[in-house]
Amino acid sequence: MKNILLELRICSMVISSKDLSHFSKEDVPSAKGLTFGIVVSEWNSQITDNLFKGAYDTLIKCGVNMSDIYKYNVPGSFELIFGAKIAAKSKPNAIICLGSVIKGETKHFDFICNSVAIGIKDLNIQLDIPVIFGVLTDNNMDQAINRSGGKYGNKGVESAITAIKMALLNA
Ligand code: DLZ
Repeated sequence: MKNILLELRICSMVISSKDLSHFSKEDVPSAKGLTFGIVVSEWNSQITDNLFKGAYDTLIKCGVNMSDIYKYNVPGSFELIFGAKIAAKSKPNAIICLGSVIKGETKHFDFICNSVAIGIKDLNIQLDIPVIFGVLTDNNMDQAINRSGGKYGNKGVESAITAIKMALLNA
């Protein structure tokens, strides 16, 4: 019965709001007592700092204790995968990976984006912990700014809500 009610609450939230950046606290189930690892890439830190702030503030707003959120810094988005493996050692209820990859003149962008997406997908298969893909993959800095607290919301906020929903589904 508890699971059915939880599913109903999650489903109604998904239907009523596709843009998870603008959520109402009442629509998100309480995440009190859950633990989270947040892995943050330092590359494009002016963007990833805002992603982290969005994710952290959202978890707190949804009832998570400050002491139940663990932050891990990694040099670049490529390292998010190994960072998530380190975060998994503490057995949190969910892991959020935050990064910002911005297209340059070479193919590096494609290699990093593909590797991180596949790496995080693989972790979701291997681990019994949901690992959330909170990585912006933009053509330029403006697009990244718009999605990290700008006019198109904040992917950090969306990642935190996704993490809560997956953690509760797995509890
Ligand atoms: C090397 C590199 C480049 C060119 N661009 C980005 C980027 O836009 N975003 C990002 O998160 N990381 C970038 N990196 C660093 C790689 O993710 C990685 O840290 C290095 O290739 C070392 O493994």
